[in-house]
Amino acid sequence: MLQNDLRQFNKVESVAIFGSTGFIGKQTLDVIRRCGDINVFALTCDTNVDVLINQIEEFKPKLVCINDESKLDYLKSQLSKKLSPSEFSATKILTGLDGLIEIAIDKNYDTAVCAIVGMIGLQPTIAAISSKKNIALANKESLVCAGEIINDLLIENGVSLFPIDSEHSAIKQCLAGEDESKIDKIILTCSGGPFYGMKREQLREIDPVKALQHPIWSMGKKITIDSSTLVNKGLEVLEAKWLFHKEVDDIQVVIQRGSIIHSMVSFIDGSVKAQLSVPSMNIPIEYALYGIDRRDIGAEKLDFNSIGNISFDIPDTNTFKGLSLAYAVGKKPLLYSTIYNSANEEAVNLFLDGKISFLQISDFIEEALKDASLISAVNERNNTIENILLTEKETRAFVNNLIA
Ligand code: MN3
Repeated sequence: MLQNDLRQFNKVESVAIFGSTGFIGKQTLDVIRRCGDINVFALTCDTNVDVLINQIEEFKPKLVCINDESKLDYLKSQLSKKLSPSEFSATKILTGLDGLIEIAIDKNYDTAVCAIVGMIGLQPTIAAISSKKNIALANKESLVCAGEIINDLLIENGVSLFPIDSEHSAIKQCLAGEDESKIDKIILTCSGGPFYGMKREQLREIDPVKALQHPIWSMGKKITIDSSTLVNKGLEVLEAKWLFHKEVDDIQVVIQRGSIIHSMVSFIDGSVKAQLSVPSMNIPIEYALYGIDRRDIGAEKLDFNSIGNISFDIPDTNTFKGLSLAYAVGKKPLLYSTIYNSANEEAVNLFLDGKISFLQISDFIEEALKDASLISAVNERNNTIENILLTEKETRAFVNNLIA
């Protein structure tokens, strides 16, 4: 795919939002509410039933899915009170992964916003692409673990994928009208996270409360921890590799404290394009939905009189080794990315539960990537969704065994 695809921008008419009660899901509904010309066909959430009920009341989706089946009766009883009888009977309520898949393959909408956090978002994303939906993707884990499969499916089904990640949206914006074969380097910017400048010694005492305070972005717990370990940037390098068809050595990470420059592309003639804005996830969401048909979404404008200096730094990958591990993984067969991602997900859970220290998160990823039985298993497997899910399961078990 040489020419950067400018499908782009078949107008989005109707969306299903997977993970509508999370940070990105809520912001997506903010953008849709403000622009007022996209229909919300389906909403799904994990367990946050009260937020979901308010969203259903406002947007009147035809399909709804709650992953947590124990909340089903409560959801139904509340909706029967809040919706009119005809609205209530027009709302189909589903549960669990089967419900997510049923929504993914429904024919009555054109774009799936995939904002579920973690590996659990993979199967609905694959199902939606396979039934010819365009994808607005916030779930970076699906590209990291299944990028090669997803790219093939996108071509096979003639649909497009738009990233909802500020860096990748920035790159996409820099590439509008450009030829991907003329890229010299992709430059992913990184805020450095809350522990920028600290050394391993200083990171020993970090607890979940400290790690959950991100200097720029207010986001969900998992991505906030990932930002503090720089594993998030590692995942983004792998995400960029598949989105922009590059080798990881052509993707450079640069620290820009303050997150004003969201990423850059350098071309073979020496020209560099950057995308800047006040940090706000609403812009990547708007760009994923509308592309070059840009909308006024009420975003704060950059004031160049008050920015002052913009400076750059190189990431400290000895301290934050989650980032260097991602580069190593990016040169190996695809299933190694599943080990990296799943080990991280499991280690982050253990850290948030107070069971391991901050530094053990990246130590555990490293251990998993060195484990002889995981390595021999992935070396024998080909790239299929089944093998990704199997590798995920084995990696999670391996990580949990490390503290047993
Ligand atoms: Mn990002």
